[in-house]
Amino acid sequence: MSEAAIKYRLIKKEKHTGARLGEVTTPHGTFQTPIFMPVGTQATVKSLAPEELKEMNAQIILSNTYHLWERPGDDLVAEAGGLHKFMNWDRSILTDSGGFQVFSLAKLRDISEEGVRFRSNLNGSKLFLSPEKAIHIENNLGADIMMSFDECPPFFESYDYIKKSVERTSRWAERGLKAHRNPNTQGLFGIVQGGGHKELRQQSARDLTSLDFAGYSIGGLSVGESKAEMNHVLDFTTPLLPENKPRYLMGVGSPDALIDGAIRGIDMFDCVLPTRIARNGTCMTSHGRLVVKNAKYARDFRPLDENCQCYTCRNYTRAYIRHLFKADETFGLRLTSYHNLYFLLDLMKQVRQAIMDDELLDFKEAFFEQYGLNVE
Ligand code: PRF
Repeated sequence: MSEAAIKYRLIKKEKHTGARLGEVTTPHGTFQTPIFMPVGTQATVKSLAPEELKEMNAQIILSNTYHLWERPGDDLVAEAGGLHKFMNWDRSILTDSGGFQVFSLAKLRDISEEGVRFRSNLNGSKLFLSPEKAIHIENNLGADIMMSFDECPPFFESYDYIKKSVERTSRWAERGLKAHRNPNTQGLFGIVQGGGHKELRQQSARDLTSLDFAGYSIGGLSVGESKAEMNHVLDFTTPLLPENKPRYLMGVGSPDALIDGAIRGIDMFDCVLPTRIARNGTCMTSHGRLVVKNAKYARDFRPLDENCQCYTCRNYTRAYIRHLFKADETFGLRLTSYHNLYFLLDLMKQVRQAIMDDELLDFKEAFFEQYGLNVE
């Protein structure tokens, strides 16, 4: 019998919500869930060293098949000894399949049963990705968790289109599972699609859970629909997924959506949001967003967040960080990137504690109140 690459252990369910405290074990370690995964698209979490990510207690990071396939090439990464070794990260890694990136970045897509033809957004060359090819690349990269190659249709596409798309994504998922060469060292997740349609989410979940994936992702959300619509889809989709496997909500990372996702039974999240907004000087704090470049911070010698214990907040002031941004010094965006990631990792730690204490709804209310959000 071969060992599964990914193990999930349910530690406890919260009393008043669908939230769960769990533990995922991969070949590169064990982490508690719900968890936030920093994004390192190009085999680097922008501006931060792996040591810094470890210092803030990041346990798993995400990288991208599409980007690494184009540059530097998955064969080169394999030659380096795999992605962990190449980028000097010895904890867990998850790779997205490229499906979403092709749909969001590339031009002139031509989708067929076989796969997707499109043009490179690096140099305009003609490229083709299929479920088998995506898995082949992901096998070369060697992440602990890999994603199936899916189509992420626009949330408000027609029912008929999304139905065809879901059916094709299910066939692609099955083809990917067959093509997977390293099931003992890499776990493959299926991705549930279906837009805002309950019936199609059910169909997608049914198709995918009939196959033996290591975990299940929910895709096609946070693509322009409202928070209420996303929560509504999660309300009826998460219960369709098996209890004994991890559940991952793709591309979601605002503090309120992390809490609302955890309440609905999501275990894993990723998003470029914290690092992307950090690079233009927007910081997440316990009192909401703070735009550190604003003139009002010129002589503000307090930390970004007075309740935060991160390296940035222990050592630097708003005035200093504002100065760095004004002077175009890269240390400024390193400090805000560090802070925002720490903020979300710490938020998830508090969410896990609240699940442990059966107090997640109270936690949500207090957090939203302080962050300046309305609890629905
Ligand atoms: N599919 C894949 N990656 C994704 C998404 C998806 O639907 C999303 C949607 N928010 C983010 N990243 N493969």
